[in-house]
Amino acid sequence: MDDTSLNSLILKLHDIQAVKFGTFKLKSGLTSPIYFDLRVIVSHPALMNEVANLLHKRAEDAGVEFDSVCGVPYTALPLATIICSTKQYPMLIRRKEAKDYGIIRTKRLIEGTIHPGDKCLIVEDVVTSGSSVLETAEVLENEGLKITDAVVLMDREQGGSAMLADRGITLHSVISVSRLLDVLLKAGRIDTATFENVERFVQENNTYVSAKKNGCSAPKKSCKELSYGARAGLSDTHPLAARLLKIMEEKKSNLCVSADVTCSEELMEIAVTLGPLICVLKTHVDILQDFTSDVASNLKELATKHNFLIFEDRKFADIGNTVKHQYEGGLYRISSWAHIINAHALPGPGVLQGLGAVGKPLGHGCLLIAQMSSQGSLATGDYTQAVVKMAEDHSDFVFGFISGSKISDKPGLVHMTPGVQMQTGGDGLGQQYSSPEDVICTKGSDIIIVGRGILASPDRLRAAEEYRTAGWESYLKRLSQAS
Ligand code: S5P
Repeated sequence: MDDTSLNSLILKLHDIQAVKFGTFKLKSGLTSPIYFDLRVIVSHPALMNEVANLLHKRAEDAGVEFDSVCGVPYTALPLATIICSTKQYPMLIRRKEAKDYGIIRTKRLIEGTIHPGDKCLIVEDVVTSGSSVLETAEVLENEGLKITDAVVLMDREQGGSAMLADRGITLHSVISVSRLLDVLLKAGRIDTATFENVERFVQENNTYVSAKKNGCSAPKKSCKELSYGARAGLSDTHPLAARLLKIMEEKKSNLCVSADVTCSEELMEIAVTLGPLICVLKTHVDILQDFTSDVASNLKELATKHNFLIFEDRKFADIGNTVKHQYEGGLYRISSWAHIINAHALPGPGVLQGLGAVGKPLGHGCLLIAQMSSQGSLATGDYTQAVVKMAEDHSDFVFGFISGSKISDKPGLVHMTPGVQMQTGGDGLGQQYSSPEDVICTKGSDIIIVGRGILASPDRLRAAEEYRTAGWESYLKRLSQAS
């Protein structure tokens, strides 16, 4: 690729504000002096063609051989489309939404004809840490495709290519951020102070270097797998999470029973019989026909006796002031007996301020609902990511998630997954089930939440023991696979 066409491309990208200078808050929480928004290219068809052509040329010049092309959703999708259309390659489309709650198997993860063993070239617009390319690569690899190369328009030079190289993927970039800065400085588009400021930012914020410092060579997958017990002992683990993780280790149980019954006698019977096998007892107190304050105090006693925590699955989702009353007062006085509650992040951080005002002084903790097991759930993608961020920002009260899989690498955070049964499938009302092994071993969650899988059994004790064993063995398998 000659210098003139590259320089002119950089200037055109600057003209259409695909690159901006200023102060920008990134998804990671970092404040960056430079921002790329390559989505704007779609409004400039000639430039789209030019970029697609240069991406293809970059791969061709590097001698990359491939059978198909897949763009990382969404900005790179039209670019991959143009490459495939003009150069006659079969295209594969990754469906982003289908992967969020991993148990949805009715939707395909990849559209297009898959020939296992084929080499697929990944196309991306901007690479920072490389994690988006890696995510797409993993989905394609799971379908039997080989991923050895990725081509990107803009490499922010913050560690993405090193991280991908660790995973056997060579990153070919059309433009590097240093090249971009040089061209814009020479063209008088930026001043020396901006140049130096961005250069310093790039050097100081290398995701690969900081991941290495933390003992991880790549985000998510390759972080060392710690035991529940080890996670309990980490300094930034919330005290309630530490207590829970210790209980799990002691009782060899990552089973939470969802006691969805309508009569308090039955609830007590579940707590008495299954108490010794579980780490958490989950309630829906508002479905009891005969709740009295005795129910709460009896439950508390049984929780102490059998060493489990009580989780009231109230799913708070209102403004701070309202949830504060709902948590503390009313008929149920939830805060007086439940160690754990959960909340939707939908209202924003105020929901945690309200709940935290009541729960924090009592040493209680909250799980944020980041994904749901029900079909068509809207808690996916960016919403889930925003929930992770909200949890990490409120770690003095939030100690984990309701989610279908592990969604945060912070070892102090606990992932609890509902929609679990030995027999996968659904319940006809939107519930979708995964197996304990899938949830714990494949999806990396920590706790299985089982309701009807146990409650509908004629022998609840035996069923609970089967789930406890299945959950625990899956955890041991996960640990052994990681070591
Ligand atoms: O996404 C979710 C979140 C929750 S907390 N999906 C769920 O099913 N739950 C709860 O888990 C649900 O309210 C119910 O209490 C339990 C699942 O019950 P099961 O009988 O389907 O195992």
